[in-house]
Amino acid sequence: MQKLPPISLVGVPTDIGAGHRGASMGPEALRVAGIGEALAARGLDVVDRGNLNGPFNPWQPPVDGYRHLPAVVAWNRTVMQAVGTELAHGRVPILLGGDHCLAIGSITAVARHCREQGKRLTVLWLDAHADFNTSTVTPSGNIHGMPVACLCGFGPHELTELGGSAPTLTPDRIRQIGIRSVDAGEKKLVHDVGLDIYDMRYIDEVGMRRVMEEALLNLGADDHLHVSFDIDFLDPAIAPGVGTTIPGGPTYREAQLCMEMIADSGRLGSLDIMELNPALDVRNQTALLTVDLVESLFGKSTLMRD
Ligand code: B3U
Ligand code: MN
Ligand code: MN
Repeated sequence: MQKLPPISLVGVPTDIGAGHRGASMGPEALRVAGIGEALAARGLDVVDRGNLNGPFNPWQPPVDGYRHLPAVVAWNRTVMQAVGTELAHGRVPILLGGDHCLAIGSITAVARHCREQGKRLTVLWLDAHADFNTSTVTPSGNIHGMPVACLCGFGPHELTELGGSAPTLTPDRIRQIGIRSVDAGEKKLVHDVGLDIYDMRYIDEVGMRRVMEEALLNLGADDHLHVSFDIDFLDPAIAPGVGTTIPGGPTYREAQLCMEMIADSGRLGSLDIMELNPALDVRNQTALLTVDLVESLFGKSTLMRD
């Protein structure tokens, strides 16, 4: 069996980029659901680094198209630092969010690590949303709707240049899966940059198996795979505990297959678990489901053929 590297859990208790309060409680709900114990039971070396600190959420309206930009920058700097430290120690960081704006700091750190190691980075973005809004097209000003755009160089310089001057990612390094809610202006941008999107219509048409085969195609032996898992990727019937539920997402079986096929690739090097909102959950069921899926992502399988 493949030897998996040690894992570090890093909690980021903030909803600073979100449209609803509550994702700040996500890290604790994942711990209560047993995320550390479940991974340790798989024989993995797991250390919980506790929670990062940052500014509180003042719940102010947007300014110039961004809500809470200075605080979002502060949190992302801290995330970038923490994720970079774990990677430098040869560990797999699992970011316990927190809202999805924090993926800017996380992926900026991963991209820098890959550059230093001479590895190619592929990002799998599991989400109901494309998260490619900018200040001029956003319907909300919420920065959790903008991280993919920021990572590709479209956004405020404080976020696009978090790790230096060049864009962190080129759009060809990103594959988005599960997409079913894209705003009108955002859709145009996504088309303009040519983002690789496996939307729900495509999953319906060809099935999750082929979608994952295509999304994971051409992964080299030395590639680093980063998974940014927005819990609203899942169908709200099984995952009600998120701020923006969008019907028509992957079922339990489809989500399991998605995770198992990522595990089979043997390339998972870092993970974000984002947008879990315990204030909207039902008896922590979404957190428990997330732990179940993350176990599959780290190799738990019901497969009897091997
Ligand atoms: N696209 C919308 C809604 C949204 C994006 N991400 C989430 N919701 N979770 C926006 O506000 O940018
Ligand atoms: Mn989303
Ligand atoms: Mn998202």
